[in-house]
Amino acid sequence: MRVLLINPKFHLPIDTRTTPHLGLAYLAAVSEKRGDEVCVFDMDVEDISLTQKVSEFKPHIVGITANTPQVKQAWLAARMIKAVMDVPVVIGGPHPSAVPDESAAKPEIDVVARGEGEYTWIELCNVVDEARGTSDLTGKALLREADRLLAPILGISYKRPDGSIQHNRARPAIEDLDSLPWPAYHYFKMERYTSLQPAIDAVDGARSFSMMTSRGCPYRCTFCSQSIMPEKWRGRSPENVVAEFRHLIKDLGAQEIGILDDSANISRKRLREICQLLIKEGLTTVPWIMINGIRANLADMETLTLMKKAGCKRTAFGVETGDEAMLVKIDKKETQDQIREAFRNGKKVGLETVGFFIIGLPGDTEESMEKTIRFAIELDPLVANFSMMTPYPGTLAYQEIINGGGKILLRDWDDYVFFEGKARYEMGPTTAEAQERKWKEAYRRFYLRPSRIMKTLARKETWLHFPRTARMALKVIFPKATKDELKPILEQSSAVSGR
Ligand code: B12
Repeated sequence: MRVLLINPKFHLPIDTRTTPHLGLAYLAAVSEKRGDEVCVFDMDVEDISLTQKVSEFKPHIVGITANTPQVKQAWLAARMIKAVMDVPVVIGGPHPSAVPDESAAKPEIDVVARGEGEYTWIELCNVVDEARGTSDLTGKALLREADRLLAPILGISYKRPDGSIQHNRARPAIEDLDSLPWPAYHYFKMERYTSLQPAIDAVDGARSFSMMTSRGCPYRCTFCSQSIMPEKWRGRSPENVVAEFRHLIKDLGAQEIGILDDSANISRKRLREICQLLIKEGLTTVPWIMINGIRANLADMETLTLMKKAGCKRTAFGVETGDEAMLVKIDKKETQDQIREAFRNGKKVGLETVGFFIIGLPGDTEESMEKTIRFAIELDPLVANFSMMTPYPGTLAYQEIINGGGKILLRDWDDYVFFEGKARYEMGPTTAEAQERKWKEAYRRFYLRPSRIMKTLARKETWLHFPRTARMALKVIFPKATKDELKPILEQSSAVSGR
């Protein structure tokens, strides 16, 4: 069967870099294992139109991924496909999982897959394949027969023949992550991607791969969108993780590996075993980065030392706020002292550190936002990332804002990105004006300190990645700029750098 997997178009407002979509790489791998002919179409890097691809490839089933700011592009892609042929179209990913009714109601979408997708996708493929018979199964035919064909599949939503929307029961979390095949990167045009975060000697266009060594997170921070990975934390075995490291390095020529786990150090024992195995097998020369952050309260000296020895270059920590009371309010379950110690230890063992901060958490005041900026300066990570609080659907923060009489200022899903200096909501003392002013101040005060400027100029990466550095500098110097305002500057900088 021919399977088409699509990543809809989406550009980050400032930095245009992109990496292969790990979720689609997993779906491609399970489809390959099923024996399907697979095509991944990443609209961020393709140079032919989707219509042309669909006409040529003639898929039997299409899967489209979507996070919130991508979802309108995902629906558009589905409409383009349906204009060519009525192939069954399935949408999945963080946004449709959080708000399934909305996508299921769209005429161009046949099925919504909620949560982790590998087994759901395979069952859908099996159903479509078996029902194909002599002529290909159309989306309409699939929905006509929904009560028979789709009812047994866990974790999906779809339109029933009477027009109502059916939500099948949720699919339990995948217990044995070692049973999954590794992401199938050979379906991606790897040369068209750039690195997720520049490691010290990986230049733009580096062969940068992502990996998930564990899934899920037992913590429930109020701002975090958790529609995909359930509360239950599951870790792959150290042997399985290290075998994938070896595959990425030896077979695929990885120059950098980004670990995307929500919380890779929930089991410190497992993380240390991974590090020990990497050291034992001599797989420590390719830098790896904890992209998404590890828990500060579980980042002890012993673990960090081993991580460094095993080739870890950089780790992020989600700090979020510099106000102790806000830290409790967002249910982070960490203290400021634990965060301080994590940064101190990380630096001591020679790891580059990244701090994620949020400006405008529900309940944030002028004073608490000021504390966040001061805390960032005190911690002084190599990179400080200040996000505008963006209330994603399905989060506790979103509920808090709605219940608290707050006003959502976003126009549509396209705006659900948090690196633009625009307030996404306001509530009580957390006014839009204060959020935007403090966000601007945060970047300026953190990066335009003389000591920080000297440090930046002294780093060889500043010069190695000059176009990227210039784009980041623009963000600091013109922090108010929005996507539209920056468009001409970005286009010029892309033309200069050839990207
Ligand atoms: C790495 C990452 C990024 C990378 C993306 C790199 C890339 N090319 O994919 C970068 C740094 C660029 C990024 C940016 C953003 N991200 Co991000 N990111 C992540 C992170 C940490 C890991 C994603 C991942 O690979 N997961 C592992 C794979 C296996 O899971 P998956 O992709 O979700 O796919 C599985 C299921 O969703 C499902 N599935 C997905 N698609 C489909 C399709 C079909 C047909 C089916 C059947 C199933 C299915 O099956 C897959 C396999 O199980 C997640 C957190 C997380 N734990 O997932 C946040 C996360 C996805 N990001 C998030 C956000 C908010 C963003 C930004 C909007 C932030 C911003 N800048 O404003 C941008 C959007 C960028 C964009 N291009 O769209 C949110 C999404 C919330 C939402 N409602 O949309 C998440 C969930 C973080 C969070 N907890 O809040 N991100």
